[in-house]
Amino acid sequence: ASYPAISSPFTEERHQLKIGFAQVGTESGWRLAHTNSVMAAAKEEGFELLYENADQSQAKQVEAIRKFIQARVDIIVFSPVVKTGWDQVLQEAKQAGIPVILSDREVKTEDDSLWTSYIGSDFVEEGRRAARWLLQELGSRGRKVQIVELQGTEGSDPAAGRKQGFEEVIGNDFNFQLIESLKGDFTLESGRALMSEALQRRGGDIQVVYAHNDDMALGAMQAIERFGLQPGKDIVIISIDATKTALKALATGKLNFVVECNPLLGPQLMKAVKDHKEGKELPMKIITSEGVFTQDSAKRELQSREY
Ligand code: GYE
Repeated sequence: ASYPAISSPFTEERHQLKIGFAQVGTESGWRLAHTNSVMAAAKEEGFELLYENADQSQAKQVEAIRKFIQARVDIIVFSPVVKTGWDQVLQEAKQAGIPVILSDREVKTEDDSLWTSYIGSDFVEEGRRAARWLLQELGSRGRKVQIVELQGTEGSDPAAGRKQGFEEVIGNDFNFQLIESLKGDFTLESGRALMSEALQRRGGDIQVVYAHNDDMALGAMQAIERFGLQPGKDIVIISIDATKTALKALATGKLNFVVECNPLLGPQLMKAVKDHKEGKELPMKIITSEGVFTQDSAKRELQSREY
């Protein structure tokens, strides 16, 4: 039997905060951990969360934001797939009076008032950390070190920053040479395909792979094994993110160094949402503090790694 809905005089008053979450996609282990963290934190607060996955397409993400505007959400949490091209849709959100918080990737807009705050990492520093370790490990050998870089999604904030920081530091030592800088999309498949092509072209002439994220590093690892070489020994692999899968590969010696990028941004995001709703001023940037992992420290970290 079905009963007629009882309308309570209180339901209208207790307005539940509604968040629109415009996510990049499902390209990586990092991304899945990020989505889970945001969803769990919203649930914890009792907020309603509308989630849209853009499959790494800017057009889809613009559509998702328009959907949220139509649904009259209270706030939009936005992880932009690329940096530019958002002015129009963010203007629409502003006109509708809906604030936008950027999560994990920044945008470049003409007008900074189109978003309230950025919560995420310093990608340039991550790139520098990767390169500093390399210089320290292989710098004193006096031999040429030939590097293949596997870039993340073209035009995305992390790909640009990680490239910039890395190049800045290796530029200090002429023994280090970036022989190929290949355009991937943060997926394991792209890392594997690009690396196997690079191996066909260069053979044993590659000493180092610098991957902009774990998934591409794991793909490169597979390509190197298929080519009959040993990842982590014949070719040094450096990666960024530090997901559990990568830390395992690091602990077993198949990767050599991993720079951390923290995906567990949900709690900080929800705090920012609440602060903003209470009328508090949000800082323009909230930067996550992060570490780095070697083969030894990965073993210890693995015991407590959640994602
Ligand atoms: O490093 C990568 C993901 O935007 C920081 O996106 C994020 C990056 C992360 O696909 O794995």
